[in-house]
Amino acid sequence: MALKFITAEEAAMLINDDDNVGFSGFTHAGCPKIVPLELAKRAEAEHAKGNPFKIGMFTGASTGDNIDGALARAHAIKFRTPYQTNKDLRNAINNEEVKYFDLHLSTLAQDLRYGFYGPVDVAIIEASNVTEDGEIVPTCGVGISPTIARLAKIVIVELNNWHPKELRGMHDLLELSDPPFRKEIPVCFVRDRIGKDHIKVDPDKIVVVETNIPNDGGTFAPVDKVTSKIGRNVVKFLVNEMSLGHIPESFLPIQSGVGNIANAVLAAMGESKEIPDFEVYTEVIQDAVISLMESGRIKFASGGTLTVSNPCIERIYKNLDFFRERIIFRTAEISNNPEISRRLGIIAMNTALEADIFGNINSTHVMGSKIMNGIGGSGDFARSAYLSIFLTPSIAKDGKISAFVPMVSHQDHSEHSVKVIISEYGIADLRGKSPKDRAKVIIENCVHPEYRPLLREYLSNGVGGQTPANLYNAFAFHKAFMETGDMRDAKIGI
Ligand code: 0RQ
Repeated sequence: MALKFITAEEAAMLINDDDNVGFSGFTHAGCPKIVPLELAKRAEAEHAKGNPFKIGMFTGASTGDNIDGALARAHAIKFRTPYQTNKDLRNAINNEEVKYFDLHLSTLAQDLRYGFYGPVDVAIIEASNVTEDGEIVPTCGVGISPTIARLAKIVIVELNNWHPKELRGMHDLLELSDPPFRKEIPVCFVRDRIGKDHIKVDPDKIVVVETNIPNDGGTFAPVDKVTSKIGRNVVKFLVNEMSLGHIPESFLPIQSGVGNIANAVLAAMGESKEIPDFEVYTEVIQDAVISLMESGRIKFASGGTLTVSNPCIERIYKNLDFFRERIIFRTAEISNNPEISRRLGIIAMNTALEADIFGNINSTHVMGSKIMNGIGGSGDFARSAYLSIFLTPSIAKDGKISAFVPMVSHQDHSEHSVKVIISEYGIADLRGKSPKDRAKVIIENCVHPEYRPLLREYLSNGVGGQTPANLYNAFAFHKAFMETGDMRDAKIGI
């Protein structure tokens, strides 16, 4: 049966007010680009007529501005999960216009199958190829695509000819069975393949919109003095762990978060003479991974997405035969799966927004109430990793904010999942230490010198007990920031 080609405007008309829509991709990579824009226009037109028009949104992770930005600006979002980074959407969430629930990224596909969040009415999937018998080949980001494509009544495929059809073969796609029928996931090595190279759905429910639109691939802030010091500290820590025999000589797979800190860490690892060539089992494959692959330092990368700049992706597409042998794209439920992470012995490195002196991590909320992005994959990996490392610059906003506080204002990762914290000042190895000893090593090794006296004072004012927190002034830093705009004004000894 021939595929049904329609326009983006026609595709947007297939989506109704109150529908739940699933979007392909993970970060901007792999996301549909034109139908969501038409959907935003449609919502605005309906609103102008006085009609309601809002959709529920399921995505792999963050998306491009054409999705989160356009739909937020059109006031077209009923709810949103599991992760976002778009400024307009973030504002709409924090203004309480959009209901947002934050999830571990590995769990959304199964939660949708379990039916926790209602139906998936429509799936919009960016594809590099689609066949008449319903085989869909994603582009360079997968997310929850196989699940939403199967569950949805309508699958709108954005066939984006900007991506080469030869991407077929680079994906490893499989949906897990649900309990009580789930079995072990047989990924025992980073490069193991366990699924298909395409998503198969009933072709009757597919409509195709043809496009030719480049990725939304911006670059992260360049590596600077602080982030490169963090990178060097990570290398120092890992090399010492190797010398102690904690990390095997063949090394262990790396998961690194997204952004300039991750780029700095990978660059420092690449430059290290002591760290052997290594593999990556992660969610986001970013520019630094590609450069290190070209230089031979990274042997293989399994990830959910290619979140790279456009010049970088063009390099990859020109040399696809080289990268085909070295990259696998997986769904978020496999790239971030705790079972696999625990089995492979992943070294997980994620960025904290703030940490407390006892080792608890806030990855998501500013001053306890305003969402930044979401937990993303950090929790999927932190809890299940062989070694879970959190990285952060010691201060933010020119020193007005200390990343290290007496008590985190929101908790995403508890002390139990955090083995090591690293800032530009040094390394706090928290393993085998009591809360009080953890506090000492964090204060002396990681905290910015300007904040050390305040935190020492806080610790010495503790009320004793297993964790010497002092609830009378646990939020003294945050209180000072809200009152004077500077945490250095915190009053501790009261
Ligand atoms: O503000 O944007 O105004 O300059 O927060 O901070 O230092 O640029 O770091 O971009 O890597 O973001 C935790 C948010 C860090 C991110 C977080 C301000 C700071 C700056 C950004 P500006 P940086 P990053 C893989 C794993 C959770 C998900 C995760 C994140 C802005 O890494 O979302 O780990 N992580 N996923 O000035 C107030 C503080 C602050 C602060 C920094 N304590 N209070 N503002 N800032 N510390 C990815 C996926 O899962 C897809």
